[in-house]
Amino acid sequence: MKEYFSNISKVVYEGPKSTNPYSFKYYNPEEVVGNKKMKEHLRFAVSYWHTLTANGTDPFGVGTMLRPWDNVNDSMELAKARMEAAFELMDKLNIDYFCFHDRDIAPEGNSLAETNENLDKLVAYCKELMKKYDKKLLWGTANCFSNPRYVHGAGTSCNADVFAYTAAQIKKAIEVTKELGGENYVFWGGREGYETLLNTNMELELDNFARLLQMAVDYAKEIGFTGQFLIEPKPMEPTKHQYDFDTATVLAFLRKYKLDKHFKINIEANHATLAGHTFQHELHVARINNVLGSVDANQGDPNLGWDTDQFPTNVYDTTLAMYEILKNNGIAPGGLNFDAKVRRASFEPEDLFLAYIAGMDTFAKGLRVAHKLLTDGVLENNIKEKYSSFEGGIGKEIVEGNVGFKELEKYALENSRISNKSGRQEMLESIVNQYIFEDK
Ligand code: XUL
Ligand code: CO
Repeated sequence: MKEYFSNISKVVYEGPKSTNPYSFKYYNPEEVVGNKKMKEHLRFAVSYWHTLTANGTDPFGVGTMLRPWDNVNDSMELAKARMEAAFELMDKLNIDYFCFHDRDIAPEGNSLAETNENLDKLVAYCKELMKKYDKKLLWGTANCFSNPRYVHGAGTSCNADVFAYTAAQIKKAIEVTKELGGENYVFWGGREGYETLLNTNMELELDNFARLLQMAVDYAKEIGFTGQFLIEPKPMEPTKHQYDFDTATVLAFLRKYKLDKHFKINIEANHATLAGHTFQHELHVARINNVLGSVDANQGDPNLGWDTDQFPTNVYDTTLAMYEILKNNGIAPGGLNFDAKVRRASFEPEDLFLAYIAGMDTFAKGLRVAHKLLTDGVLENNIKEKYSSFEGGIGKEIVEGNVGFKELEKYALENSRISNKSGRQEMLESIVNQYIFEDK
């Protein structure tokens, strides 16, 4: 088999003092943090689309990426070459998992039947390579947004023929995910949203979307697919208003249609910030509702209003993200999928490695700091103290449901002096900084 990244050897941990850009400074896969190894905490995954198929096109120019497999012309041969490169990259980066859309790994044919045949051939090859390299599928998904047939959406299209095609495509994608032992299956509502209510029947679109998800649940049960179903919220882009706006919106939708016990949430950092939330906020909302399923680990740019899908390099954000994940007792069977792409000007093959190393080190550092913050109880103790009025006295009566308006009015009339305490935000921010700076 051809070697595609012949000038790069296996990336290993060399510690924070290393000046070798092709080494891990913080990610030490076998190192135990708390109750498990770093690699078990982090469960990193390669995103097939950004890493193997993206060519750097933007609205102002053509692709720039130099990829060692680009000289292959036949679309099936190209797909094979990409797949070989994918496994070489995972092997050299020591990443155990990958994620893909059906159309990332195999080209569309002239009919759905031909497309499915193409997919079957690449899935068979993928299975072989997974065995050879000992790699696993974190999640599969269907690309129901790129092809022009999805111009009005997929499960929310106004065209029933498109709805039927979507169902057929997702059916096949779930089968393929099962075939490859996928631990999860993701629904990201690519074009499930609207541009203007002047031409949109929102109620029917949402009812239909729920019908599609129910069909997926029923089919998974029928074929014995036991992976976790995940919904990935995003507030905008490509449509002006995406129906899966954020975790809270998705939860309300799932509960309305009685689908909530079948789905968890795949939180993407850059989608959280587009929704006006922090990454931590979305993880936290999912966690306290027991639906934190998996993470698309990337970051946006605070100065840009779109989904820039950058590799995560902000330690503050990864610390607080890992804090939520640790409080969730881990993320498995989900993981941290780098839904991230190198910048258009980072067009050399080596940049892929440098970008993954940056992301993995940033999360590894975040994990260590978060673990320390939690074991020392600094934030937890402060929060406990802040809400201590609910542990005794009238607070306890409120929490236990023993009092109503009348009892509380009587209490308030008799208790004329209320004294509050400082929230100490700046002190806590300073402590988090101290933990980040001190951790070696
Ligand atoms: C798009 C996005 C997708 C999903 C999978 O913003 O995040 O790549 O993760 O369809
Ligand atoms: Co994503």
